[in-house]
Amino acid sequence: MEDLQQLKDKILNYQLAGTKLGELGYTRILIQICGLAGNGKSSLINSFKHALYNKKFSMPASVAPPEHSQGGFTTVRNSYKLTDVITLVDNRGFGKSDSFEKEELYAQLANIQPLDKKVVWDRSYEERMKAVTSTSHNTNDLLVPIYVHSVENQIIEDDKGDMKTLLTTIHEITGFLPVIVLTKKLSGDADEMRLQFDKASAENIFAVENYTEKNNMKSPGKDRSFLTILSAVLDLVDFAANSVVPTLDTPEQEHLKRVQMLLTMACNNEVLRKKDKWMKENMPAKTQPTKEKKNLVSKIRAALKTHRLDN
Ligand SMILES: Nc1nc2c(ncn2[C@@H]2O[C@H](COP(=O)(O)OP(=O)(O)O)[C@@H](O)[C@H]2O)c(=O)[nH]1
Ligand SMILES: [Mg+2]
Repeated sequence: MEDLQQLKDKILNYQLAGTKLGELGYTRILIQICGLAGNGKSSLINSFKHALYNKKFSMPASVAPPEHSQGGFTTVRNSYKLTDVITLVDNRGFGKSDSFEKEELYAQLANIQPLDKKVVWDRSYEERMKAVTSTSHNTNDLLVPIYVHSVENQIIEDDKGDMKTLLTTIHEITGFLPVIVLTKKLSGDADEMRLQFDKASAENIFAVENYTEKNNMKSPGKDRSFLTILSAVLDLVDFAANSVVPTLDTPEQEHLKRVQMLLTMACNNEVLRKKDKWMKENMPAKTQPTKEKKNLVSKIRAALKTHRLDN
């Protein structure tokens, strides 16, 4: 049990002040929790709180399906203070993502969107440009990402390359390779899933069974699993704070880099979308032959046959 108390002390007493990152201007660690909708992000936040504090189980992060509206969609990035230095962010989960949804995820991870406010995102390039360029640097947050994925959620072969790109892009945006949390570990093959993320270049991979409304009986093993994840996040911060060659600039400079990255991404995606649209409109894909075509072909074949017999 001693190790549990040590882990708790490390998390509760963690400070940025007095470190290199503190000197650069960082005052808060924003643990950016992201992943597909329904994979256990909100439950993970509740589990972190339950493991760290000796309180009755509660669900500050509501475990509910994400909101959808027609046209644009509502985004709320709810934040939950864990300690004076660490805040957890429940980013809006994405569905089977198209390029607009990916951009939206990256904008959340880049901390471009405000915390705890409803934002309606219009799915248009112009609105995205406006949203990205109108945000001024407003925080001194260090962004450390956690990617949540349920072991129930098989990654099909075609999506494996996408997963690697996703993790690399999150790394580029935040400066940290995301910590992977595999949830619902008792509902599937966690070892197999771990291997898949390992192949996608992930380094810190943890499998957990979240504390949920139905199943929140505290146990040392479960507490340890959540505290170990938080400790790994802080090790990443330590690495950035102690590295001889600085991995991060000041919060202002990092913000500017992220804005530039998002604009480039939005622009490239818009070009691809326009190209796709043009191809669809001007170069109809090879389709199955129509009934008329099929009839014509059989008539020609029959005519040729007759012609051959005639001769
Ligand atoms: N058995 C089990 N259920 C979980 C686990 N994590 C989340 N859930 C359930 O999965 C559903 C979606 O979880 P939620 O946290 O809302 O996912 P989010 O959309 O990513 O925030 C809820 O019904 C949770 O109770 C887990 O580790 N094990
Ligand atoms: Mg949620």
